[in-house]
Amino acid sequence: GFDYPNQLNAGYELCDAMVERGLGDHTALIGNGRRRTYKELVDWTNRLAHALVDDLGVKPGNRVLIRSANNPAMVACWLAATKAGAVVVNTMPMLRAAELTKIVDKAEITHALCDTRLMDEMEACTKDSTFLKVVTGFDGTSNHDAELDRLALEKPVQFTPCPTSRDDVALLGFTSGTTGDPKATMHFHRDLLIIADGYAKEVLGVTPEDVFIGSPPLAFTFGLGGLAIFPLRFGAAATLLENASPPNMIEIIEKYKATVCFTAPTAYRAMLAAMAEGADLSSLRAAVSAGETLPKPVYDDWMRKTGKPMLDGIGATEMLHIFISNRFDDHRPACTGKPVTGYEVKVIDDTGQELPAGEVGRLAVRGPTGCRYMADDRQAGYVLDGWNVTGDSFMKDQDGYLHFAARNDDMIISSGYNIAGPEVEAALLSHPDIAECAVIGAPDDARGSIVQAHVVLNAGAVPGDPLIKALQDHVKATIAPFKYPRSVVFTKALPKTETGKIQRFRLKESG
Ligand code: 3SK
Repeated sequence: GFDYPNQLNAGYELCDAMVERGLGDHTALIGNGRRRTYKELVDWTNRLAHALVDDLGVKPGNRVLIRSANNPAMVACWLAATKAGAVVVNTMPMLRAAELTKIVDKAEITHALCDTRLMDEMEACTKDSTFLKVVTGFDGTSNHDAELDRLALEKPVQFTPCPTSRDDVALLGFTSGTTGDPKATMHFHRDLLIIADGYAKEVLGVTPEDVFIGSPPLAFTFGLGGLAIFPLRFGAAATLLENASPPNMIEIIEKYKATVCFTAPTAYRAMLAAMAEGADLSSLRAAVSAGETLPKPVYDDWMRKTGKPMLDGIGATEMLHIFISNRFDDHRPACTGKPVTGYEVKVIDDTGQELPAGEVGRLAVRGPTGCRYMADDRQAGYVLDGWNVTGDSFMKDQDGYLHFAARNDDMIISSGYNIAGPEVEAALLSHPDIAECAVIGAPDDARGSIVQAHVVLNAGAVPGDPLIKALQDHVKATIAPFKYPRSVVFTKALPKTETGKIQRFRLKESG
């Protein structure tokens, strides 16, 4: 098991502890064109923690939302709020006011820290909120030119971290599920360390010499682990990229000699396509792929071009991070590998009975980092005797290796982003020309799936390219732009059951 003292503050353990280990002069963060050492990170986060507590009135247990793209300032705000004993909710920069409001209400957010470049949608949330009263801007470009930075600059560099216990909640991870109705899962201070002391140590063998890079948002626990917690737990360097396009990632890997990359298969595929003759990725010793299933051709191509394996894994926001993974000395294509130490997995049928090897069923997982939904009804429905029943179907073979089969729900996974079809439908339905619609995931070579909307128009509306563009713009303006339907199909009627339920599977079949 994982043994931590009763009093434990993950914010402290992920930076101050490195200075105590003699790694104060090691690079902790790379981003915005500069490097910061662990010593600098400690001073920065301590000043910020003072500002949060002394000026903004953050109390232990307060829920603090952070809104930012991946940059060093976001990491510093998250660590500072954790040191102050707050419960952090990291959010993606693309979220719009309506989506932020749902999170603010569900998590009872009292304070928000927002990159000043993303302030508009954040401020729109405070108007009617019963909880959120304090929104403070920080400078995501690291020029320390915003309110929070100015408050912090006046503060001492010593801060006594809040004496949280290992079982105090440190982080709420939101998972959007199939309905677009976000659900919060709770993670303790100890969980933040377990994913590093388990997966990152066992599977990746992280050392202070490692340099991490990748694209998933820090707001997605895949990104928070892979791009912040794992490097910071072992005195390694975290490279934070606001623009993690595949060509940019290749350039930055070459520039900083990155050793570990975290991203989704679609990004690896694009990196392979963008890799110019002579591109030098020889520094990379680990390419971790998760977030969607890894196609064999991507695994094979990567191996051929870099000479190194790609480590496929599966995780969940509910469990905080990866719980099944391939290993450097044991990896195979089209296979997700074996459970990470500390986790048990089983493949079950609809009644919850474990299925024999070779049969496909629902994947259930149990382990030290979850699953704890904030809503009791959700916990009762999806967590049975400590086992979290995931939305994926898997097969366990005779040798204990797990193989992905399918997703059980209507979730669309496009370029590694989870998009709930019903949420896009709701956005489309708010357009005056739409009478009815159904949104599905359509197969796409580059993105895995794309959002495809089947729409029935109101009388008088004219189908055609100008309307498609107008509908796409409307969705982009209503919810996070990446959720917009890349494909729009006009139809006279949607397939329905006798009771009027739309049969999305028939649209998928006919696609
Ligand atoms: O596999 C995933 O989708 C995942 C989700 C949350 C955290 C980590 C991972 C890999």
